[in-house]
Amino acid sequence: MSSNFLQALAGTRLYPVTDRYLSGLSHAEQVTQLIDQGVTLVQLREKADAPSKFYAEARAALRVARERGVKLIINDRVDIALALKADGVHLGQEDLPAEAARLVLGPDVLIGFSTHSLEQAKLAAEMPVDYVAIGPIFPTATKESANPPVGLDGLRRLRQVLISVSIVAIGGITARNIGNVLDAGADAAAVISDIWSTPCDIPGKIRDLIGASRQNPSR
Ligand code: TZP
Ligand code: MG
Repeated sequence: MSSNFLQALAGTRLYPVTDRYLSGLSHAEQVTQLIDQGVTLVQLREKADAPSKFYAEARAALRVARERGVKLIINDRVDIALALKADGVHLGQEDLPAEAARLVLGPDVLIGFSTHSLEQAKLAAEMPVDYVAIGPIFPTATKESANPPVGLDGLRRLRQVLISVSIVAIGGITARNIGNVLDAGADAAAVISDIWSTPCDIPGKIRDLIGASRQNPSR
């Protein structure tokens, strides 16, 4: 079941994802800002840097997270997650299959899997994963994608089918709509641009998202 993931969230429902380009900050600096506001689980996402640079940045971020009891998930790179003994890996449709990542990383490491439709999400629920991510829920400029938004109705329908699987919603989520996303059945909301695209008020943005998510206690 999905309890490892829910434990990592520790009652919070915001699952922030780093973005060096939008924030202008290193991954470690972003993790520090997030932890300062009470986040318990962070995904490090790096689409531009070479693996050697991402490895070094992730190592520094993991040092910060470990000191403060927070868990880190590495986007895409099973090798980096393994080398750093990170808490988990987040895989996309074209990354290493979840079965292979599970073989490499073992039973205790969190594995999340990105999906973009109800059909993909139902397939993912049969894989050895700790959570199924679905998105975009709303239109977003962060990820170039041909996939149409799933919408709140799509999320609700998915929740009805995946009763005991952790669902992470992603794409276009802000402090204004996170309550609706959690109401629709997501266990957590993954957020990028609403946190990082206003570099002068990152702490305020994180606080707003956490505040809005607290209106919806976890299942
Ligand atoms: N996968 C589906 S939408 C998306 C990803 C990585 C981007 C989400 O970013 P934002 O800025 O929170 O909409
Ligand atoms: Mg990926």
